[in-house]
Amino acid sequence: MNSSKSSILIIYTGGTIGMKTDAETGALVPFDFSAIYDEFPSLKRLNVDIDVQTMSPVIDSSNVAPANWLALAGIIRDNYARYDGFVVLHGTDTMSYTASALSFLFENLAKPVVFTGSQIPIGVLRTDGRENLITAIEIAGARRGGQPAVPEVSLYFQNQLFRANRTTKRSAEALSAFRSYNYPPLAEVGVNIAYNFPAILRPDSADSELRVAGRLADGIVVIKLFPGLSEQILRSMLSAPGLRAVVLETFGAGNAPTSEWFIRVLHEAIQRGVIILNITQCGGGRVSMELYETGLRLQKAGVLCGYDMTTEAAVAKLMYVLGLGLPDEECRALLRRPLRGEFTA
Ligand code: ASN
Repeated sequence: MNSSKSSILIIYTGGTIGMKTDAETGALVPFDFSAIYDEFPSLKRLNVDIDVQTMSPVIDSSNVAPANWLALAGIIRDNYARYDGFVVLHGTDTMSYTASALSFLFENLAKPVVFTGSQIPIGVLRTDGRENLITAIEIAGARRGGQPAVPEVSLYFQNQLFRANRTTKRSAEALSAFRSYNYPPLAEVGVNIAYNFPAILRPDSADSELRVAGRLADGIVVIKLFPGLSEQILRSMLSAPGLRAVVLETFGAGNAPTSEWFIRVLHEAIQRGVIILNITQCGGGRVSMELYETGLRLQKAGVLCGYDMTTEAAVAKLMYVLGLGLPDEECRALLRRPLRGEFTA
């Protein structure tokens, strides 16, 4: 490979981006990314060398499971020394979950891992996939002062680059399918790519080695509060065998009913060792449990504050932290602080 060029590994996992129309039948069939230069000769004009690895089988991202996250992390770990950056092509439906999970699995990441996909198949004339792909490659290969410009797990979609663990899929229809409600974009793409360097994570020390976690815990559930949730149902959910942690999507700034039974059921679960993490069901904004009596009561019951974390990041962080096999208090300490820029306290 030409050493002045960045070398990029594209990992294709599936999703809409990988579809093109068969010239004979008109049906959507998988696109062969290994022939990427034949399909997009203009890629040769980017200052990058590209290799492609296709995961087997390629899947719609609704079928993604934590085992796929570990496999994907393993591919990046095994190829980490050989490439300057990675582009992961993924279905949009669960992209924020996968990308959040990878952000936690990698400790001391010093190279770009850019997720992207599309809402319209890449082989359809009006696709959004072509621009998403080409710009994601450019970002993965970008350098600043000889170092990777964006050395973190990010998500590029429709002219915006986000910290992956701050994103959420906000539209099943719009081409700007993702939002990062609580953290500014890492880059805005117009005629030029305008990086927001102060917002981009830097590795703690350039020579600390990449560490990739090998386990994700199960036993996690998301419970979204709504007026009318009954004691019986909540109690049975919190008594489910194997339950280890709950992402509790509360109202507004972290509020929940103050009824005696509600607080008691949560408190009993916490006493049995279940971790309860409070995040808001609002798209934007944060939990601040000291603001109202309703939040304060949760705090007193032992509920942890999730600040402005997304559901996707909260689920992935719990799987990662509980998967480390640490004592309970150490897990709680890791949940109280941001590990990969996933919340602002
Ligand atoms: N169902 C597809 C997926 O997530 C949606 C997409 O990629 N636009 O795999």
